[in-house]
Amino acid sequence: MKTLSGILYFFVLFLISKNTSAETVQIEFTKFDTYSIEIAYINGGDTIEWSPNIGEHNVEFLIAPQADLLPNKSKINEFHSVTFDIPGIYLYGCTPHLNLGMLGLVIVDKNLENIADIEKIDLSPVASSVLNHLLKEVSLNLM
Ligand SMILES: [Cu+2]
Repeated sequence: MKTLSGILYFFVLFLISKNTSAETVQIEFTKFDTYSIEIAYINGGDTIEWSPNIGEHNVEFLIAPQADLLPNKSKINEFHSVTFDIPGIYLYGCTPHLNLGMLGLVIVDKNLENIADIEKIDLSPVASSVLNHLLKEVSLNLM
């Protein structure tokens, strides 16, 4: 009986630690002026880190689930870290290369409630084409 409660105790501890352990995802800039992960599927509370490793890039958020809660924009070639607590889709791009299609999506808790905001954003033809491609991939994965 004592052993069983001991096992249960550790099992509960394991469940708690599993639920509260937020993860950190690293995204790099590539030599093709893209982000190494274009669609990041994460859980609420997780953090994404962008590290300057190549080229002249940054991270600028264009759309968040709540318009007044856009994450901060980073400076060119600067380490940037954002923790995502609110579920939904976030769209970001590189300020100097957005028109060339350097953009990425962050999807928190598989929540697509604000996808309409992302679909109707006005971008350059190349950026729109990249975004449409990514959104198709998201709908294949999640819908
Ligand atoms: Cu760039």
